[in-house]
Amino acid sequence: MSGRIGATAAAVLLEGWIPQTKRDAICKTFEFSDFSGAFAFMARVAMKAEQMDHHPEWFNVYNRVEVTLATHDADGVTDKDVELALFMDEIAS
Ligand code: H2B
Repeated sequence: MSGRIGATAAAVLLEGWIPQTKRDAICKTFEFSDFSGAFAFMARVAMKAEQMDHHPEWFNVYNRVEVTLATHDADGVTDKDVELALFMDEIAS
């Protein structure tokens, strides 16, 4: 079981991630040079998500990927969301 830490604390730890207003979740928009860059990012995250059994909510238009992270089982942000957010930041940079 993951420990729920909440969006506010997670957003303090993470660069560029902000708490969502409607529920306990964190959000970030990633921008790439084109669709290939965005889709390559999503493919790498998809493999990590499967390994973790922890999946992002996301929305893609061309070079932009809007990501929301929350742990549905915990009804809020946990260490798993922080781990996935750090992975995304690392591979996007
Ligand atoms: N992803 C996210 N973001 N939160 C979850 O609670 C979650 C998940 N639960 N991926 C997993 C899958 C669960 O539904 C399966 C059955 O392990």
